[in-house]
Amino acid sequence: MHTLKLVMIGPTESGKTIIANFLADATEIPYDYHPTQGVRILEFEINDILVNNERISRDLELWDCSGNHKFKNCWPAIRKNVHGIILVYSAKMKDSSKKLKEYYDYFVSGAKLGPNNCVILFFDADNTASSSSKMISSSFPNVSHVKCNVSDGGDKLKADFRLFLSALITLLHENKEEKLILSDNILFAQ
Ligand SMILES: Nc1nc2c(ncn2[C@@H]2O[C@H](COP(=O)(O)OP(=O)(O)OP(=O)(O)O)[C@@H](O)[C@H]2O)c(=O)[nH]1
Ligand SMILES: [Mg+2]
Repeated sequence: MHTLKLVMIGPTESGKTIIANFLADATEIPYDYHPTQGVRILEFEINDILVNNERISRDLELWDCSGNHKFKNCWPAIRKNVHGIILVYSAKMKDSSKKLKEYYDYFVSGAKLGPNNCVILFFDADNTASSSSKMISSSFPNVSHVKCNVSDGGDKLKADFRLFLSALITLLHENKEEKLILSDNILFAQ
């Protein structure tokens, strides 16, 4: 079974590295902000994912990308063969909606993926349902939009991540079956 490639992208200092480390069980406490240089790839296995009533395991590559546009020349390599996109923003930041739109257009639409291949995670330190999160919900109505907090223990974040993986792998299986049916039909028609 091949490895699932997930790309995590969003503005700088929005929490991508802290979330990626947490999901890969590589959390360092206390955490100081160090801008990611280009991209880091975290490899780990995820078990017990429910797909079509079966529990499966998958190897994951989580690409924790820098939000800095100076690394934009890496974007084509980052997007290549991606299966899912995790967009991250911080509720206290302004202009998140505009920034996420650019990442969405490039990494989701540009990779010919759809809203179900994507999830939006956001960190809301002051617990204020900010205007940016309302704007993002209306700009991306078909994308799951999940509040997360690593410092709270993060059980909910891990559960939400597993739900996303389960839906994503189910979708990839369905797409594969559709392609097989289409290629069978083409062969049959010849
Ligand atoms: N998302 C999130 N951020 C937190 C949390 N607690 C603290 N932070 C702070 O949020 C900032 C996020 O830092 P990073 O995760 O390194 O930022 P990044 O998005 O990887 O930034 P770049 O690599 O520059 O693109 C840091 O200043 C953290 O200290 C938390 O529970 N969740
Ligand atoms: Mg980072």
